[in-house]
Amino acid sequence: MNSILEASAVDCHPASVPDYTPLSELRALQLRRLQAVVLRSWQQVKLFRLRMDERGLTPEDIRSLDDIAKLPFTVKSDLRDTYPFGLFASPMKDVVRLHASSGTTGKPIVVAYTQEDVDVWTSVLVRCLAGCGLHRGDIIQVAYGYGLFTGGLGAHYGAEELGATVVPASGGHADRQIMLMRDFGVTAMCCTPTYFLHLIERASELGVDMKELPLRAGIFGAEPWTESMRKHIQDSSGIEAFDIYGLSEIIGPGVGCECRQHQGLHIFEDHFYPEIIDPESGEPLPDGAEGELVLTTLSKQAMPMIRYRTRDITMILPDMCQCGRTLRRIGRIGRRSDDMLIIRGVNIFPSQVESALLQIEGTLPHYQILLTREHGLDQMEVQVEVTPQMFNDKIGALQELHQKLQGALDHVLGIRVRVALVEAHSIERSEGKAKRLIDRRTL
Ligand code: DLL
Repeated sequence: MNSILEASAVDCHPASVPDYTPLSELRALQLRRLQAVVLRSWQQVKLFRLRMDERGLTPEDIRSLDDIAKLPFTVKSDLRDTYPFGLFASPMKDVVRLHASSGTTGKPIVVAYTQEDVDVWTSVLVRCLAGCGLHRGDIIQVAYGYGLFTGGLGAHYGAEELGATVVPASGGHADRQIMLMRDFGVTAMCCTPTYFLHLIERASELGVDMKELPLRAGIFGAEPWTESMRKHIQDSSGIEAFDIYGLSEIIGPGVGCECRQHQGLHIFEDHFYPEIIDPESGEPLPDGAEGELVLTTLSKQAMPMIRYRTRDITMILPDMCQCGRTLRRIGRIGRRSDDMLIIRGVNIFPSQVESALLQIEGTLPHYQILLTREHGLDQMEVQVEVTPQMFNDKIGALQELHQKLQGALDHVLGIRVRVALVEAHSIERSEGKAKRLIDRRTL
């Protein structure tokens, strides 16, 4: 176990970042850490021990990095099934932070950090921001949500450790965000790309020209976005837009980030080991092949994740980046292999919508989710068929039903969505799988 402690004590100050470690050293470090994290999980996490036993494996079976393919996967439902603390590998007294993210049911999934984990998280964020060309003297506005979501606090700690000035604006309140950007001379913005699109639109309505502001970089993530969105953002605001990736289960933001080459996202491989698998068969795929990203945390103490199936579809880029970092890169993540949607940075599963609707009497099990993008912001409308009696009833009953549905959806999803009550049979029926989702978001 000492080797984990030793290894994660790497100095992550921007001047001596381990991003350029020679490959042979990096692979040796990864193997040492992999062996340590497997041992730790085997000793501390019942579910992992059980799965290793089922396969007749012990930590000694991990002799090379390729042996990782022998290990069992971890999936999102494992976190749900062991809710809240079942996968922790540290005693609660060593856990200094909890975060949570939405799961497929009403309950969130919970993730934990020791002080060392927070320090590693901070260090990878420092490396992200430094890689985007930011440094002491920059004024960084963090408009990811602060709270159980990992975005706000994750970016905050990194920006502060970098030596920048942090403006912890959190999400929402576009007019205030724009005022802060202008009045404080903000030079970099951390938020979801669609929120930044919204800020661009709002700024122009307020007569603020983003190109006149000192703002020069945006670190955007938490949801898929495209090259055309990057171009639009860069052209209309004059900033350089970077893609940052992460997920709560692994650490939060900072699993990977673009450098100034903008040719894929470097994974901080000294802490997170990436693999690509065929999502159907689970078999490992070679670099350059598209598949599902699987991540193993190499230094996490409180909640190590072994071969976590992210459901994010990407590839490991086969060649080295021009920037000289030895860290491998993944391609932009454009889609997932499950049905999770990300609306204004919040993860949503259609099954959550369904379970909220089913609790309420007077609706039929026919519904549809319509996604649009208005003024740069994602909007979600849930169209629900109501029973014919309801439509014949007085208007008051419909209003009451509308309110109930709105309340149930707000509660389950954690974001405001529109509810539209529609007549029975007005939603198109499909021959095969019900088409629950209509995505009209463009750009
Ligand atoms: O979204 C952590 C984060 C915060 C990342 C701020 C970047 C910036 P979760 O809420 O657990 O964590 O959602 C994780 O979001 O599995 C992807 O499907 C998606 N995602 C995150 N970053 C990107 C990105 C945070 N750059 C899930 N591109 C992940 C595409 C992304 N999808």
